[in-house]
Amino acid sequence: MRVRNTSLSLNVTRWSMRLAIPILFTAGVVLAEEQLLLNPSFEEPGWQEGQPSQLPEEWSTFSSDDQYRIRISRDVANEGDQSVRFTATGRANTFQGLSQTIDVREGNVYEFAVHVWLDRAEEQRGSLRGQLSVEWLNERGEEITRTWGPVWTDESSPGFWNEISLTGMAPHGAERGVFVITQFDTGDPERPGTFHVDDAGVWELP
Ligand SMILES: [Ca+2]
Repeated sequence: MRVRNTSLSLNVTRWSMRLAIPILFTAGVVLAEEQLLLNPSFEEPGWQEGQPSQLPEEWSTFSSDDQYRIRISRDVANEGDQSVRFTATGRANTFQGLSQTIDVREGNVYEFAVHVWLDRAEEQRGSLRGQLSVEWLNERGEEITRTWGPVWTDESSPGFWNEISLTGMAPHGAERGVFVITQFDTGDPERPGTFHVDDAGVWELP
């Protein structure tokens, strides 16, 4: 949940004793920005003991080898009870990820943010890296261009929740944006690594 503080100025004129007394006051108004993602906190489906790997609802899943090492997790959470865990293969040139496709308007600016957690434990760390991106699609579903966010690795996260975000403008002709979380594997079989993602969001900026 993210809120934006906006100052609203009202100029109110009141008459008293035939004198105009302008009263200027500022009221603090809190407007909530609309969250455009569905299931942004990965709380659905609820994790159940003994269930096989569970993928988050509302998110599309992709991978380089049709195998998904992505699952709902209750090991850690930044918001609610659950996050989503990505586990690398240790094989070079493999990747996997989650995405949601959202209608956008050309010229508007969008922020895409997630919270990332990498385990301090050495056995959980590894050679993987993560990155956000947005694929801007035209009316035929063809990619116009792509906006990339910063890369995170086990070197860049000290073992607590860290917010990662990108901001991008929908280019001319864009009708939809594919908001993507990708885990890339750099290929160290001894240290494949894992990370968790929680509390994602996409907002149209004013
Ligand atoms: Ca959550």
